[in-house]
Amino acid sequence: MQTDSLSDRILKGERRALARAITLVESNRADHRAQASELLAQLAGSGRQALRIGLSGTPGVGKSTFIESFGMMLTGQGLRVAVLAVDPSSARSGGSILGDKTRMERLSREKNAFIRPSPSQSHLGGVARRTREAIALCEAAGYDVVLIETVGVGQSETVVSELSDLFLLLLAPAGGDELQGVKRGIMEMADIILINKADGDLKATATRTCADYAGALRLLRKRPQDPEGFPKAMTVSAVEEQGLEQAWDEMQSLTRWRRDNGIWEANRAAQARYWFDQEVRHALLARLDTPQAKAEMERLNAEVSAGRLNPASAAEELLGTLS
Ligand SMILES: Nc1nc2c(ncn2[C@@H]2O[C@H](COP(=O)(O)OP(=O)(O)OP(=O)(O)O)[C@@H](O)[C@H]2O)c(=O)[nH]1
Ligand SMILES: [Mg+2]
Repeated sequence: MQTDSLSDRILKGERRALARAITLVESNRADHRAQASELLAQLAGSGRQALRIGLSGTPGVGKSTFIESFGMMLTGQGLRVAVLAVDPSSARSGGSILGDKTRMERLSREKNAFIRPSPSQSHLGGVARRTREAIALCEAAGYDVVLIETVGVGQSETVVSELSDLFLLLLAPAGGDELQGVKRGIMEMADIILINKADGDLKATATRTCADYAGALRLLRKRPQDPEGFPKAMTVSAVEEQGLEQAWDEMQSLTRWRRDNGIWEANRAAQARYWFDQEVRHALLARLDTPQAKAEMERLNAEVSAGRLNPASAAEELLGTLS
């Protein structure tokens, strides 16, 4: 594959070229990895930046419906929108990709939209790298907004929040006063909490739920990356397309404030350091995954269990054999 012409076509914003490039970064084949690196290096100088919006929420909360409505609103304003998904392997059956295609039917027909369903999965480390590279490709292709969706099952939110400029948490209206068991750590990542399905019979409940979360957010420790009034909770209806413009206004004003105050840049720099650190860790662990390393580990294990070698010396010896 000619990466030169592929990069030219991506820079021109060709969706088919972008799709092919993402397939390339998703591949585990060594020759594909090499081509992917070359391509990313060629595109690195494009200087284009998108607003990266992470979106998380439990199954059925309305993520796909929201992305469709929200994405349609953005393309209606002349913006180009890319949608990527991050899914830990265990969380879903293959069926929902099909479901997503039907749910994002309008958006998938928009010429200014690009939708990439999640690939078949391996470990989260691999998913994170592929998503990071897919984001870089979408930015080079000139997308204004990249939406990164994940189903809320713990670890994947961390990945998405470390890849995003803004993190949205989508919640459903809840009866009673329980806070839906949303983990504190996940609430702390959110810049905006959107209570979806604020329509019909659910509207009053949604309004109450929103007030509950607004209260809960006020109790969290103030974060340096927020202006007055953030993080905030709002109601939306993805189906009736209500509240989407207000939500977009809030996202833009938060983004503007962060840009003006140097927080946007600092955040991206911190994310780059975070991913560097993660890559180093993964690469080191991968070195333990070879037959030689495993055999050495087994041998040293026997020494340690017999008490002939202490664990720290054994570890040092093992690490000494890796290079
Ligand atoms: N009343 C109402 N229903 C909604 C709204 N948004 C989504 N739904 C419904 O909720 C159900 C789930 O919506 P999806 O968009 O598929 O939810 P999801 O979060 O993408 O679900 P997964 O992909 O399974 O994680 C569908 O039946 C939608 O029609 C809304 O704003 N109001
Ligand atoms: Mg969905």
